Amino acid sequence: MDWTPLSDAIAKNHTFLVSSHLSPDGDNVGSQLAFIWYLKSLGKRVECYCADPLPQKLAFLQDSALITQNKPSGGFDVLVILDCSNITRVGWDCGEVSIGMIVNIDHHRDNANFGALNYVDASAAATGEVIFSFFKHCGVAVPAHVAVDLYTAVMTDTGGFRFSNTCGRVLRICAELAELGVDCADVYERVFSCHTPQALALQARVWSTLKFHLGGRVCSLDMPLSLLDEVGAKYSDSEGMADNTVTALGVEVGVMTKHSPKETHFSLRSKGSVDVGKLAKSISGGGGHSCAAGCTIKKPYAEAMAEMLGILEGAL
Ligand SMILES: [Mn+2]
Repeated sequence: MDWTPLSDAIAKNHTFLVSSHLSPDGDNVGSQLAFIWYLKSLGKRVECYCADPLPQKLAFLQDSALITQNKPSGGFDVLVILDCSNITRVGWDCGEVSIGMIVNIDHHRDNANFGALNYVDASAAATGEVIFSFFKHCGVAVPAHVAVDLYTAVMTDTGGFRFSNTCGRVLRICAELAELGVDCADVYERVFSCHTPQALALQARVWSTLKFHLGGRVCSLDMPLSLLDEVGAKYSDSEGMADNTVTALGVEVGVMTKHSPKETHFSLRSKGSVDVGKLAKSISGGGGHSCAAGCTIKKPYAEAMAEMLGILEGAL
């Protein structure tokens, strides 16, 4: 990757707006905080706008309050968009803010290359990994709290080093970050062992919808959105549950649905034989990685699920 245009753009410009996708996750937040820190360390004026609030479990990251839901008003030399395969994923209209250029840093292979500069490494496990490569190229001395940001990014996008994107390179990067001062057990506990009682109640109800389909090769969980109010849980409490759908023996594709009376959102997981990213993309508004993707079918649950099972039957 040729980092010179990025280094030049940073050197030449003074005001930066950093943003990332809706429903912030660990890679989103860790990447934004690391990049904000870097720009500030160079004396740049930096603002950060994320359309959705951070999940509480990521508030432990140092300077997490810098990521605000205050829509910026003034103009910026550079808009840095992190971890977004397309510009609409930021969830706000970038055209409303005067921007000199857009820098796009990501690891989604379906990235639309919407920036003036595009740093998209589909082989990276997380956007945090791409940023760490840039920091290493620049010889940046990464302080411990920024190492925690980047470690959190990689740890969450690998599902705690369980997904197929976990490899020697990723573990070596994390070893480097750990040696910079990350308390790995502490980060794991804060991110993965932080359920509220309401979140566990939600999980119990969602688990009770467990079904197997297509001869046991597909497993599904279902969450009617009305369940959130019933148990007093938040939407973000359902995060990560989709990963449970591929934990059973014999299952090749996992499906977690979240539905309103009118539409059904699918989180798809694969053990590798089916590329759910391609499959999701073939359904309008969908996309993602080969082993984890999402899409929405604008139909009620029963109808949408029947359609999805038909699609999966063809793919398996
Ligand atoms: Mn990511």
